[in-house]
Formats: sequence, C-alpha cells, structure tokens
Amino acid sequence: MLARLRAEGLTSDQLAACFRRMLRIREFEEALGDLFTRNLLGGTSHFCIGQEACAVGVVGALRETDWLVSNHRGHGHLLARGLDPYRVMAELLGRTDGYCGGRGGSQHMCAMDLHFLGTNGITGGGIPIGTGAAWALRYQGRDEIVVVFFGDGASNQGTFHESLNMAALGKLPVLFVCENNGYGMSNPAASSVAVPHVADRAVAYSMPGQTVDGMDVVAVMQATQAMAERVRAGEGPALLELMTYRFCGHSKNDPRVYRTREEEATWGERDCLTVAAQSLRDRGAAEAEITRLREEAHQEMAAVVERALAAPTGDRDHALGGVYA
Ligand SMILES: Cc1ncc(C[n+]2csc(CCOP(=O)(O)OP(=O)(O)O)c2C)c(N)n1
Ligand SMILES: [Mg+2]
Repeated sequence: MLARLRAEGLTSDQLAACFRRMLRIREFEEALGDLFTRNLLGGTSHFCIGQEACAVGVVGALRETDWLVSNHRGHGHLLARGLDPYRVMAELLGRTDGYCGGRGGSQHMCAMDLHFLGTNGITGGGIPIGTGAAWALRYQGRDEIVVVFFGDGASNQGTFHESLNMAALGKLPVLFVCENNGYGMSNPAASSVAVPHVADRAVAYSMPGQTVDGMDVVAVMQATQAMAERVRAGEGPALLELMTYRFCGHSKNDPRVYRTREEEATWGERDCLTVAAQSLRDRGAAEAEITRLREEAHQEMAAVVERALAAPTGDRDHALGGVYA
C-alpha cells in the first residue's frame, strides 16, 4: 500500500530544507551531465535524477551517526549525508581533493568520518557489507543502525536473499532500502521480480516490509523514521521499498529504447521536486522563494564545478598511492 502524503508531520522550514537538499542533488548531477557534454569528463556515470526524494527522505530521518551503504547510483546518498559537493565533484574529475584522492570515482567513494561506508559498482554488493556492519554494531553494543540502499535489480541477487536471511536470524540493526525505479538497466522490474513488490519479499525473512511513494519526500521520511525506530529498538531488520523513477537512462549513452516517452512523461508529472514545490506552495510559500532556492542551488553547483575543474590532478606517484602489490 502506498503511504499517503502527510505533510503536516514536517514544519514548513523542514520541508523547505528537504526541497533545498533535493535541488542541490539535481543541480549537481545536471552540472555533471554538462561536463560530459563538454567532454570534460570521461567514462560513465549513473544519475539519480528523479530519485532525490529517496536519498533526502531516508537520510533526513536518520541520525548522523547511523551508517550508510550505497550502490552505483550514489550521488544523492553522498550529498544527502552531507559530503562536500566540491570534494565529490573533485573525486569524479580525478582531482586530488576528491574523497578518495580522485582515484575512486563515483562507484568507490567513501567517507568514514561521515559514517558513509561507500558506493559500490557490484549490483547487490553493498547489501552484505551493510549486513556485516550491522553485525559489528550489535556485537559492540552500539545504538547506531545501518541503512543499505540498493535497486530493484539488486533484489534479485543472491546477496540480497542471503543478507536478509542472516540479518533476520541475528536480529541485526539494519534497514534495507530498495529504490525501485522500475528497471535494472533495460530490464523492467515487472518482468524480473517474481512478486508484485520488492517489499513482499520481507515476509520470507520474517521482517516487516513496506512500499512507499518515493516521489514524496515527506512520505519517505516518515516511513523511514518509523522503521528506523523499530530497528534501533532491537526488533530486527526491516525492508522499505520506495517507488521511484530515474528520468535519465541507466548510465550515459543509454537511448532508453526499452521504455516509452509517454511513460517517462507520466512519471515526470510526479517529479519529486514538483511534488515538494507544490507542498511548499500549499503551505503558503511564495513563488519567488521557490525560484530563489532553485537559483541558489544552481549557482552553488556552478561554482563547485568551476573550482573542481581548476583543482590539481595527481601525478604518477599519487595515482599509484594505495596500490600495495
Ligand atoms: C554483479 C553485477 N552484475 C551485473 C552488473 C551490471 N549492472 C550494473 S547496474 C545494473 C542494474 C542494477 O539495477 P538496479 O539494482 O535496479 O539499480 P538501478 O540501476 O536501477 O538504480 C547491472 C545489472 C554489475 N555491476 N554487477
Ligand atoms: Mg532499478
């Protein structure tokens, strides 16, 4: 059942803060797209444009000391946790100021001081890592929890099933968060996931599962808060499924032949930024204020790009740093 919007649970200032965080992620990735177009960035990247409410809603409902494990589509998770966008951008551009000295890129980014255990290019690879971290937390008697982000496609991997089973047996403090954007690369979830909802899989592992509207940051935040409280109280793991959509292709150069432009337009009407902006208007926010927030995020990320492009790249010795054998 999709949770309904219950915006009254958040103050207008908190909602505006969520909107601002989502805008910063959107602007960050649009700036990144521009760098690709200008041939200033090589390789590929997985954008989370459309999914910002998932990152902001989940992370906003947690404590700063709770641990995060991300996947290959991690820019939103990184920025929602409060990593410095300049250092994230520097990492993507291979600059020494990057979180991993520019050696890792977007799929190997980690910030232990911010309790961010890393993005991960292996589909389903983060799920056992987060489960192991939860084991360590319980062993150490700490009251932090772990949140693992993954996609609908990853929920078909063995790692998902093994991890949920083990987490349930050990009553581990881990919240599994599936961002169901309807596709794993070109593969529709409707024809690759054997149950109507990924959350339906929770019952096989004796844990609560809930499906929530991932385009509504308030609904995401409220569902996360309720599940995180339960997990923190020692009642065992839980599975939260967020229904969302990636407006871009899987990665760069995906012509999106596996879906229609009509389907994209339908989801576009419920863009999480549009939903949040409307909630702000409903609460009396002036149009000028919404425009100002958009403009501010745009300017901030333009400055981030400019600064990162001017930052130094490492020399050969730097590139080989961390290679031990
Ligand atoms: C073990 C493994 N198999 C296949 C891939 C190739 N791959 C990269 S992303 C992806 C799809 C992941 O889909 P989903 O989990 O739904 O995440 P989304 O990309 O939709 O965010 C695949 C199959 C991989 N990186 N790792
Ligand atoms: Mg997916």
